[in-house]
Amino acid sequence: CKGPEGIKAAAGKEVKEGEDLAVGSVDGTSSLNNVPTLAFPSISTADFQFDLEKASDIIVEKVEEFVTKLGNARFVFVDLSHGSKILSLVRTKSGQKNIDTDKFLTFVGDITRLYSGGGLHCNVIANAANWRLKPGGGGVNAAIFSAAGPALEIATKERAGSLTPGKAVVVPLPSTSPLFSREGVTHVIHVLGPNMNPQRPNFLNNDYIMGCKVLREAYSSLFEGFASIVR
Ligand code: AR6
Repeated sequence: CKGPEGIKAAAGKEVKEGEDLAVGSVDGTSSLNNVPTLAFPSISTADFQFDLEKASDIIVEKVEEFVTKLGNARFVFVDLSHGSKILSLVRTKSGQKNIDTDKFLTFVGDITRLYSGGGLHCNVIANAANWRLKPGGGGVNAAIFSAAGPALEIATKERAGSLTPGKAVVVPLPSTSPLFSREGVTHVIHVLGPNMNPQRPNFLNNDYIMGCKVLREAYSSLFEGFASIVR
């Protein structure tokens, strides 16, 4: 069982896979479960090859902005492995900015198994989507569509046919989806980030002026989408 990891408290701590990471307070997990919580992966930094330093600055900047705006809501930044560079950059930078560790946590695990695998209840999860909003293609997109089953594909089509970079779409998850029944996820927010991979559509050809602008927009759209559910 992996617990939530308070960013400040966990900074620099070495942990092994499967070790209980709960820090800060004994009731860390249970108190988290009462609060609207968004779990999100790092948008654009794997298949889309966006620079990790720049992305981590933007993640921390946007989280800081929305933690203040939203009040009673939490943000959980998720990646698959303890060795994740983006996770450690974000942890360090958010610690330097003194972001409230009750409102912003990092978590090592599969975003489709946060409750069943980690005891962490997140009612909303974000997906690093492709512009067609199609299942498959690898990464977190393939994992979320596969875990959610056909219900997510149908519900997504009802909301949008495609996305432009920097935009997000909120999709209520039907209760027939295993992600709803097993994990307690009520909404998936698809986000399309900027692409720095020449093999993928909307390639930005290393234009980081545009890329950073679009990544900021992507996180703003994602967090606004979450705010619209919470309010
Ligand atoms: N749980 C948590 N985090 C994950 C999981 C998971 N199951 N799987 C991957 N990650 P990526 P992008 C992390 O490549 O760069 C897709 O093919 C991963 O370690 O999924 O925005 C789409 O169809 C990384 O930190 O998204 C698009 O075409 C982060 O999720 C394209 O890739 C994002 O990695 C989007 O590329």
